[in-house]
This record gives sequence, structure tokens and C-alpha cells, in this order.
Amino acid sequence: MAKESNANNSKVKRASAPTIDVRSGMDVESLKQAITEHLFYQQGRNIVNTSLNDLYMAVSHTVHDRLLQHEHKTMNAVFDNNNVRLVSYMSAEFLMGPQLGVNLIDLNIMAEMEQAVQELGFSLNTIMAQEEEPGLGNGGLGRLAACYIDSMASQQIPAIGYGIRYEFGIFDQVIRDGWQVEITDKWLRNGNPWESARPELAVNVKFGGHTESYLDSNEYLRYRWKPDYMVTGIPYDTPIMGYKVPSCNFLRLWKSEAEESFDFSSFNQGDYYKAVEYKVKSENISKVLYPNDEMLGGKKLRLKQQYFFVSCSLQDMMNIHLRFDGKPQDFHKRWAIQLNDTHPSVAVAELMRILVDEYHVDWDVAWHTTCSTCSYTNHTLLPEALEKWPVGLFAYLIPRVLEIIFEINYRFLKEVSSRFPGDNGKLSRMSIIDESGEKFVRMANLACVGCCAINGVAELHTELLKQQILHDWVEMFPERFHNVTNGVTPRRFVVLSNPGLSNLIIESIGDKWPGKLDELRKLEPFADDAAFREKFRSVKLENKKILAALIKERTGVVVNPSSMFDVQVKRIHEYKRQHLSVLHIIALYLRIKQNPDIDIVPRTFIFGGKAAPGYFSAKLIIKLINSVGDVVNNDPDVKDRLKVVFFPDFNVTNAQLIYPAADLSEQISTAGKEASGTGNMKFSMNGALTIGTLDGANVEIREEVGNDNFFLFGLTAAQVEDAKRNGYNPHFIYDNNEELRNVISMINSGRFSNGDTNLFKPITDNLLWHDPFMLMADFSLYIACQDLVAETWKNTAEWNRMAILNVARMGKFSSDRSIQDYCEKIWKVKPFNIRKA
Ligand code: NBG
Repeated sequence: MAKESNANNSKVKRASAPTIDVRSGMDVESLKQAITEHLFYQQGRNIVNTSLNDLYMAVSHTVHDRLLQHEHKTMNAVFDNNNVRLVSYMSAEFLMGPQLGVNLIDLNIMAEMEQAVQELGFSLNTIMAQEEEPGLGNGGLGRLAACYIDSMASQQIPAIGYGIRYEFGIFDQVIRDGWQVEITDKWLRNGNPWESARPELAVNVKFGGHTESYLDSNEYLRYRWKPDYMVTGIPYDTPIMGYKVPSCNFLRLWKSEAEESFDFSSFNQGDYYKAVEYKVKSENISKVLYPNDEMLGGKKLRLKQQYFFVSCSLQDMMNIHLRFDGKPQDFHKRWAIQLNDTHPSVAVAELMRILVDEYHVDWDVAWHTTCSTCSYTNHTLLPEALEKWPVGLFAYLIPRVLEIIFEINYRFLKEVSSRFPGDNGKLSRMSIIDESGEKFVRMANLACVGCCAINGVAELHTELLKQQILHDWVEMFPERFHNVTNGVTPRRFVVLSNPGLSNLIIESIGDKWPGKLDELRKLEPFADDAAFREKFRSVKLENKKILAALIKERTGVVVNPSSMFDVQVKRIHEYKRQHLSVLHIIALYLRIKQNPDIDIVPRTFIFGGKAAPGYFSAKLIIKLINSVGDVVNNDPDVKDRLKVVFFPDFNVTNAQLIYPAADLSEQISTAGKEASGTGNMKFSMNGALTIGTLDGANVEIREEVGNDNFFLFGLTAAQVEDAKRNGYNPHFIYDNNEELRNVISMINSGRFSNGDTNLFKPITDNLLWHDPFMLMADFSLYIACQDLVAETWKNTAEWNRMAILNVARMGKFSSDRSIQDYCEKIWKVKPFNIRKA
């Protein structure tokens, strides 16, 4: 009986079901069928004997099929239209994060896929958790590139992201005995369903050898580069879908391989091992992402990576341009290149080489084309982060490119001396070649000479750039300077990672906001609505419970979800001052030790972030955090009122669970040092309040959310500079502040290091005698501000009111707005609606 009625049911269902479309159908039945077929035909499994990874692959291939349809339609429409200018976003890093979730959101089939997977007997969350994230970036800069390609697609800006397909991305971090240990990130080991190799679009890149001149058929003097060897770049494409629009761009990452014919010649001569060595040398180029914050001085491989991906990308762009009837000198009409920091800035010289040597375009015409194509974003004021390469290394690896740089420099310096006669200081500062000692190629100078636009990433940063490191350039080319304040994508960082908050917002103001973040303003009145505040609070609490469970699983520490989650997650760097927060923790601990019954707001301090493997002080800060945690977390006097957690392996996947659970966002860099920060935006969007300095984008966040809804402390950038000029004396501050003295003494006493009084000396000595990042100067202001934070926390209604206003006023910090700014101020590119094309 039951059987019969089942059969009847399925008959009825089949009769009324839409036609199943395995490759592009968006309904539940099509998705189910597609998953089952992928599982069988691609993974060789069926639904009853599948592994989780096979299932993840099948689901992802199902989604990938649908993206490809959009990508093809978009690119056909774009390339067929000769008037469309595309953006080429060149970046050595794309910190993409997992792809499945955002693609489901963009395609607007999250619910359908959830149901499809459920009907097959699985849970979509478990499948999504299976994804190994492509960690092809270090931190903010790489993540920004990922947000920007998301927003370009969503804004229907035709664009290609160009970068390197590192076989190993940023290392995985594990904590052993409180110390960071680095493990290679084998993200490709289980396969990558999102990419397609395009070997038919491979290009070759020259390295080494020498150059020679010759006369062409018109008796013009030309140059030719006779390389030692060539390396082949194979493009791997990943579709980048726009949010609820038909546009789909792609990310093209280059993998290096040995060039066949070269290999062959040694092989023929019987030198088999040399041929293999060449193969290994070629493949090494795209092997591993370099961690930043390390001296790259002699890292030959890093320069090779930069030139490799820039040359591949420019050749690819030229091929596309010519295939669609463009003339080489009109390259800029087809392409706007954005250089994400100086890493791809060799593009200025490489584009000149391609135009002049390969297409015989006149130098002056080629220069106009190049400058009209390229723009440069600066991401840091830290002088040690400004890239320069030994001239000898350039000459050895890319001799023809160096000659072109010399020629660009010669012509440029002539212009400088005619504009500023007799100003030799200016000449030597602006020269692309640093000749003050060993000769270097200054990559920022190359970018500034050859780009029609130069921008900083937050208002303060752009102002400081103009006053400080790029001052000469402002005098020379004032019209080139712009500010584009960074932004982040609300699709990944709110809709996907905080479904509780998203649903609450949708219930209240509708669902337009993820694509139009200014809409969030409509939430403002809800800040005064007690019922809404209560719902908001309970969403936060649920998120905190999820994080608490994960903390227990990853670190063994049990934390209380109703304590204040005070969070600092970002790369570990002295200028970001994770150790300032540690000083605050110790101050609170001391207050408890002095008076165990003191009334203190329970807090869970959560840290996360990687330190560059060679950055000793940063690694010692990680050890200090863990050591303080060991003592504080286990002291019975504390009665669990303070907990300190170092969450290992901070990456995009973990970040998506951390931001939604934060109450307090720590943005406490020394003023003038953090170019922008983007974590600060992700926290506020998820309803955390910020304690921060007037640095980077904090300034604009505070302007937007209102001074009353932001905990400000610390010296301003100008005060920092003044203090330094006037002989800053950290020891004097220490001598005059008892609480600070007690905190430092406690560290030096060996209390956190099993009696070892030397372990943390490098940190405390540096603070007392040098303190380049002014922790001593800001300590008392920070502690006072933290006391105010604690007072505010006690008033739950007030805290939540402020937090809701933070969410409501985050519209400016959508990366969609940043992309609109780039389009208007810099690229002169308009949205291209493929439906109307
Ligand atoms: C980083 C800055 C951040 C900024 C990101 C993105 C580098 C060189 N710079 O403050 O430190 O938010 O770039 O612009 O990684």
C-alpha cells in the first residue's frame, strides 16, 4: 500500500516537475540531478558511497557549470563590442576564501541548493565546510583584491583579475607550546573545482641572456632580447559572478611550466639532468606565495614571479586586443590596468617593451599608450615596505626590461630638471634608480612615472602619502593624485557569514541592501526599538556560542558566550600593536590580583593572525599572548572573568566565523601607520563597536557612525610625528605611571614564562628604550578608554543601540562604492549591461 502511494506520488511529481536541465537549471530537481551526475561521471562515485570531498566536488562542479554559462555570455558580449574598456586588476595576491557559499548567494540559489542537498541526504553547511580555501594572499591587500573583483562583477564592470596560481598559498599556522609553527598550505591537494586550465592560451616569458641591436627593414634601429631560457605561463580561469546580475567576469591566474622546445635541446644532447633541472626551475616560479613583512632584498624568485605574471598578463591582454581588431598603440582604449601596489609595477616597462620591441610602435606613442593604461594604488607608508630591487639582479634576469627602465628614467629626469632646475635633491629622490649606495630599481618611482593615476586607500593615508613619501610627485603631477577609500563585500562578510543578522535586517528593511549598502540607513530607527535590540542581541549571542564551541575545539579553552568578546584579528605586526592589548589584559589581571572581589566586566580576549616566518618580534608577541593566556585562564582568583585565546590559523574561513561574534573590535595601530585596514569595516558591519586610534579608515568609520558610537583614544598622526621630533622618551612615561610599571614588571618577573626573566625582554626592552610604535605614549589613554568601554557594556540597551547604529551607517564601506569611485575617478569605465548589449 505504502509502496503504491509512493509510486503514485513520484509519478505526480514527475508529471508536474519542470524539465530537468542538468547544466543550467536552477530548480531543486535539476540541481539534484546535476550533483548525482557529476558525482558519478567526474568522481566515479554514487550517492550511497560518496566521501564528503567527492560530494563537495560534485556540488561545486554543479555551480561552476552555471557560472560558466554567465561567463561566456558576458565575455562574448564584452569582446564583441569594440567600445568597451575592460579593467585588468593586476595583483600578486588574491585572498579569495572559499567559493561555494558566495557563488550560491550570487546566483541566488542558496535555498534551492540547501533543499537539493538535503533531499540527497546531506547538509549544505557540512559540504561547504569541506572547502579548502585558496589562501593566495597575505592579508588586507590580497583580500581587498578579492573584494574588488567581486564588486566589479556585481557592478557589471567588465574586468579580469590577473595574478599567480601559487601551488602553495599562505602557510597554515599551528601553535605549539605557544609558538607559531608554519605548515605548507597544500590547497590543491583534493582538486579545485572552480578553475579551468586554458593551455591553448599559454604564453612564453623570457629570462636572462643579453640584448642586441639591429636595423629593421625600414632601417630603424631596434633591439632584440636573446634570452637564456623561456618559461611558459598556463592560465587557469575562475569565474567571478556578480551579485544577482547576469554579469560574470573571471580571475586568470598563471602557472609556470618549462617551455618545451628549450627543454628539448638539452635533452637531445643527452644532458637529461640539465633538462630536468630547467623544468624544476621553471615550475618553481609559481610554487609559493611569499609572506610579507620580510626583507625581500635578495629574493630572486620573487622578482621572477612579478615579471612572470605581469608579462603573461600583458601578452594575454594584447592578444585579446588584437584578436578583436585593435591596433597595438590603442591598447589603452581597450584596457585600464590597476596595479595593486608596486608588485606588478614592472608592467610599465614591460608594456613599453611589448609595444616598442614587438610591435615597433614609436617610443613617444608607446609612452602615451602606457601612461594612459596604467594606474597605481599605494597600500603602505612604511618605508621598509617600499620595494626596490638590486640593479644587478634586474640586469641578470630581465636585461631588456632594465634597458627600457634606464631610457624611461633618462627621459623623465630631463623633464624633472627642466621643471625644477638646479634641484638635485629632487632629481635623486625621484630617479627610478637609487644611486645612494648599491644601485636599486625603485618600484614605486617606476609606477609613479608611468601611471596616469596614483591613489591611497583612505583619506588620511592619501594625505600622508602626499605630505611624506610621494611629496615630490605631487609637486610634479598634482593631477595624478586621488583617494579611493577601501571597502569590503557585504555578500561574503554579512550575507554569507552572518545569516542571523542578514535575516533580521531583511525582515526589517527588505533585501536590497547587500547590493546597495546605503539602504542600511533604514535600520537607524530600529536602534531605539527595544524589541529589535533584543533580537539583535540574541543573534549576536548565537554567533558567539558558535565561536565559543569552535574555540573549545581548536584551543581547548572554554569561554563564556555572554562575556564581552574583545577581538583583534589581523596580521601580527608591531605597528598594529597586539601587545598594547596584552598590556591592558595584564593591567586587568593585576587589578584582580590586588583585589580579587573587584567588580570587573567579564571579557574574552580573542587574538588571531599570522606572523611572517622571519619576523622575530611578531612571533614573540604570539608567544606572549599565549603565555599570558596560560596564566590568566588558569588562575582561580580570576574566576573565569578574563579569558585569553589565540585562535590559530586566522584565514578567510575562520574570519567569517569571528567577525559576526565580536562585540569589541580592536583597531589600535599607531596613528599614521595603518594605511586603511579593512577588518575594521567587517567588524562594524557585523555590529561590533570599535576601540581605535585616528588611523587609516578608522577616521572615516568614526565620521560615518558618529563620534558617540566609536571609542576613540590615542595620539594623532601629527602628535606622533611631533613627539618623535621632540625626542620621545618612553622610559620617562614608564617612570611616571605606576600601573604601567607594574604591568611591565610582571612580564619581566618571569610570571608568564615559568620564571624565565629573559624570554620577553626583547619586547619590554624595546618598549622602554625605543618604542617606535609609541605604546608607552598611548598606554594610559588606551586603559582609560577601555574602562569607558566596560562601563558602556554594563548598559546592554545602550551598547546594542550603538552597535545597531554602526551596522546602519556602514554603507560607505561596501567595496561596491570603492569600485564606483575607481570607475569615475580613475578608470573612466561604465557598467556594461549584457542584457542590453
Ligand atoms: C595593506 C595595509 C592595510 C590596507 C590594505 C589594503 C599592504 C602593503 N598594505 O592597512 O597595511 O587595508 O593594504 O589596502 O599589505
